Amino acid sequence: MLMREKVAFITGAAGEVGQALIKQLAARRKGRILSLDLRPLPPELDALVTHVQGSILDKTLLERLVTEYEMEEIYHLAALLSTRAEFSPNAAHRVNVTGTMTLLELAAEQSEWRKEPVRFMFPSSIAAFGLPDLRTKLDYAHVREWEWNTPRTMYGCNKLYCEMLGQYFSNHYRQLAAEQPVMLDFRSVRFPGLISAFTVPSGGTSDYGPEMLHAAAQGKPYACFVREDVRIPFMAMPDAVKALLDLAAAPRESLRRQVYNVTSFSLSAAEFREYVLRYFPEAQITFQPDVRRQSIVDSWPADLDDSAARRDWGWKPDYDVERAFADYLVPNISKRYQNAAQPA
Ligand code: AKB
Repeated sequence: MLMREKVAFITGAAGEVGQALIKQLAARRKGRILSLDLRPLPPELDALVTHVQGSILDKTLLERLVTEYEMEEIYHLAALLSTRAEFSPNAAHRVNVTGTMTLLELAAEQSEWRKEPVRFMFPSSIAAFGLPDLRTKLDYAHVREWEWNTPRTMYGCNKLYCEMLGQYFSNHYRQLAAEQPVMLDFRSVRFPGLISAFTVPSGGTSDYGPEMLHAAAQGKPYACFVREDVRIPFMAMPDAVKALLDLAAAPRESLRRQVYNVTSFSLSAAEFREYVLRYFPEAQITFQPDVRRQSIVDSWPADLDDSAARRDWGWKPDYDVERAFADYLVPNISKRYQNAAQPA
């Protein structure tokens, strides 16, 4: 019998989370990692995975991949982020919803075929929340998973709906069929704004944090597009990858939910600037709020309650704000731009 090779499959692999995940997953996993993205991977990651350049919307491509590979676990990271999605809601819906639905169907079919659930990891976001006004944002500082599920953005609506689709596919798929199929195992984390030392975000609305820092390290002035007082939660990229991998590794019986808040530290834009200035005292950071992007950030929670993740699968970030800046962000970002400035 023709056997297919077992793989972990990562979509959106060339994005910020994807690049960081590849390094960690390759260090842990013995078998092959298959990755997919519209873009090529940076050369240093190429050796760690089998990369396919293509779209998650290309069903023929996906069908071809399942003839060759048995996907044991899927990390479905491909998405258009919140700001970009507002400019092209239709494209966002196609990528964020139709793309996820296509992959969920593929995983459902594969679970039946294997007679074993495919683990489906889905990064969701603080954008799945939508607080109606600043007063409410102040009153509900630590938002729990089931509160304020009234997103204001296309991206937030897409994420919230896909969380529900994932739970449908893993609990109720084909519920009227005579025989219960083997269903996929859907797990999701709601991330705060993520900050990487190695990549710069694009198309998000929490991007002002990382943009401030990367601009300062390059000696470039930066005009922050939100007000000084606005507060949202953040997380350093290594913790985001750890959250995905730890949740993936948790015994299913210990999980009382399928979608978990995770967070690390919460900062106002002014406090973020203070941290940047501590390490880059020459940084020129001003505030020029963009009313429309500001109102998106105003609708996101100031902080998250991640006690369910802590209780069920031992979630605990490695990087609080001090350690994130001192040990991860500043040294790596400084090195990155120093190296870039060296003549070849
Ligand atoms: C965005 O700003 O769209 C993302 C997110 C908060 O999910 N970084």
